[in-house]
Order: sequence, then structure tokens, then C-alpha cells
Amino acid sequence: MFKENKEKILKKYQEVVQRKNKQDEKFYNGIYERWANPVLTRDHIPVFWKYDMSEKTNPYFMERLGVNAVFNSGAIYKDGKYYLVARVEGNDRKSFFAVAESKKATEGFEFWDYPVELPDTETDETNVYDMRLTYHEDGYIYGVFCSESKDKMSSSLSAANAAAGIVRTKDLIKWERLPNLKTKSAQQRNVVLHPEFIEGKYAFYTRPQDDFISTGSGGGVGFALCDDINHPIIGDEMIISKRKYHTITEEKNGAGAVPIKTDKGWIHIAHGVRNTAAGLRYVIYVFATDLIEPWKLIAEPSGYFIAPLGKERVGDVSNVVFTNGAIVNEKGEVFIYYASDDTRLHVATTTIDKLLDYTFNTPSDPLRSVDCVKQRCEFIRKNLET
Ligand code: M1P
Repeated sequence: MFKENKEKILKKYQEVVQRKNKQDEKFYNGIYERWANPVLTRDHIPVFWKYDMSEKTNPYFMERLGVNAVFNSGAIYKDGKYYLVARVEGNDRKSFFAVAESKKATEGFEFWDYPVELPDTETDETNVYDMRLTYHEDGYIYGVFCSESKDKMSSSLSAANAAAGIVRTKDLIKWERLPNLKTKSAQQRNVVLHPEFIEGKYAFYTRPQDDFISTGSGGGVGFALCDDINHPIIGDEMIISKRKYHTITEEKNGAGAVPIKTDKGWIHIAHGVRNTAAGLRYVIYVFATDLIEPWKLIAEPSGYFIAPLGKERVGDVSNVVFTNGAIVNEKGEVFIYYASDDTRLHVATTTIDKLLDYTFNTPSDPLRSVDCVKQRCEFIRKNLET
């Protein structure tokens, strides 16, 4: 029984990691392609992470340490290879980070033998997730992630605090932990380090929030400078992509992938959240900021860029798409790694040219139905008159 079950599970794993991917032919919007298979799922987790491989101690070949989901992943392109630092969630609900690599951006990702062991310097920390990987011009790769701990001041068992944890590495193997980012806001999640110095300082995109779930008075995606990355503290946060009433960001929003540098400005691929009768709906949207002054918004296409579609709509936290990693290769190809429903990781592909066209030529949201109709009628008129 042990042998047969073990062989069956090992075969299934090999099939998953060797599976070829192809573009989803049913989907077209001219902006990006969707791909038929997720690039990472819980079935991509090595068998020896979950099963005791010894017949003596595991005669039934039982799963001992299950993995529930593999999703929100930081991404980096290094020496011609694609690396994902995924959020892996055990059956015990605790998340951790693990590196998967592939020679191809859309398939073939395999996890390294061991997950990342972060230095245990924040002793109150219970959970870690959603790492953004920044190749900084100081020569390090930084990982900024959510460091979650129990709110000991509250009588509620589920009250928690979110802060931005920071690590750095040169090889994705050895990680040095820096202190968590100190900010004026009560809590922080979805914090991203800008890849260049701004006015000689480190720069962070932030997401000020009053509470663990609700951003409350937090007005949107913020921006702030930091003098010393080894003792990271920021002052006032300028809001650069505001939450707006009756839009896809009404409930909250947050920075996603590290912004992409282009000739026309920094392109940000972020997420927006609205409330519905069926609960929160998370979509991905795009905005651009000035090249020299990256806190200045210069373009904000209307509505969402990626929304949950088809099978992407159902999972542990349904109606969610979320990104915290994108890669641009030397050919100007863009790979946006996005997760659906806190369950699995997909890729959407486009190019820098298309992303620029989308960002700067998609009309912005007029914010009122009457003006949206005017906008659409002008659009239709132009089409029908030519
Ligand atoms: O469950 C959806 C997402 O919720 C959080 O995002 P936000 O802070 O914007 O609400 C994060 O926990 C994220 O990991 C998760 O995918």
C-alpha cells in the first residue's frame, strides 16, 4: 500500500510540475493574455514537504503536514531565470515563504528543497505573507512582507496587528532581517520598496490602515521616504492613489507589484477592493506616476485591469484577484503573477508597449453614471462616424 500510494503521488507531482501551459484561447481583450493553467498550486509542493517518506513510520503513506494553498507571490528575474517567492499556507493556516524557479515564465516552476527560514527577530510575529521583491539600486534584493501579530491590547481573540517586515538577500538563499518598518499609521499592509533612491533616500509605497481589516481613515496607497533602511522609519505618508466613492477602490486599495520603470513613468499594478452583498471583491488596477517624482499620479485608467473570471472566481476567499509580483524580461515581455481567491497563482502576459498603451490611452473614470454615458457616447460616435 505504501509503495503504490507513494508512486501515485510522486507521479501526480511530476505531471503537475512538467505540465505545459498555453494561452487561454477563450479570453481576449487585446491588453494581456490569460494562461490556461495556474503556474503554482498546492499540488506543486514537493511530496516530501507533506508526506513522511518512510514506510516504517508512515505505513499508509499518509499526509502528515498538509499545504492548503500557494498564492500571492513576489517575483524576480535573475540570470535568465524566473523566481517566485510564494505565500505557502499550511493546513494549520500559517503562511510562510518558499522560492520556486523556472527557465520559463509561464510554466515549469519547481520549489527549492526547503522553504525560506526567516531570522526570528520579531518574536511576537505569528504569521508572514505577501512578499514584494525589489531589486534595489543599492545592490540588495529586498523582500517586504506583512508581519502579523496578535493584538494583545484587545479582548477579541482575532484582533491582530499588521506591520511591514523587511528582509534582504543577494541570492534568495541567505536572508538578513531588518527591523519592521515604523510608521505613524496604526497598521500597515501591502508595503512595497521603490527600486531607486529618491532624493538620496529609500522610498516606500505604503497602505496606512486604522485596523487589521479595515483601512478606516487610510486614504489609499501612500508614499514616504526613509533615511536609513537599517533602522527603517517613515514620517508622513502622501496618498498617491486615492480610494474613491463608488469605484473599484471604495473599500480599500493597496500597492501590488514593484512599480515598472518606463520612459513615460512608473507603472503600478495594484489592487482595489469594493464591498458587495456577496462580500469583498478584489480586482487588479493600474496607475502611473512621474519618473522623477514617483509620488505624483500621471495616469489612472478607469476601472479594473484584471478581475476574477470563470474558475478564478471560486476558492478559499472567493471573488479575489491579487498581485504582488511582476517581471519584465530583456525582450520587454511582462509577466504579471496574480493569485485567485487566496488559493492558487496564475500568470497574465503582456508587453511594455501594450502596458503603456493601456495605461496612457484608457480613459479615466468620470465617477458619475451620467458622465460615464457621455464618455461612452462620444466613444461610440467616433467609431460610427469613421
Ligand atoms: O484575502 C484577500 C487579500 O486580503 C488582504 O489584502 P488587503 O490587505 O488589501 O485586504 C491580504 O491579506 C492578501 O494576502 C489577501 O490576498
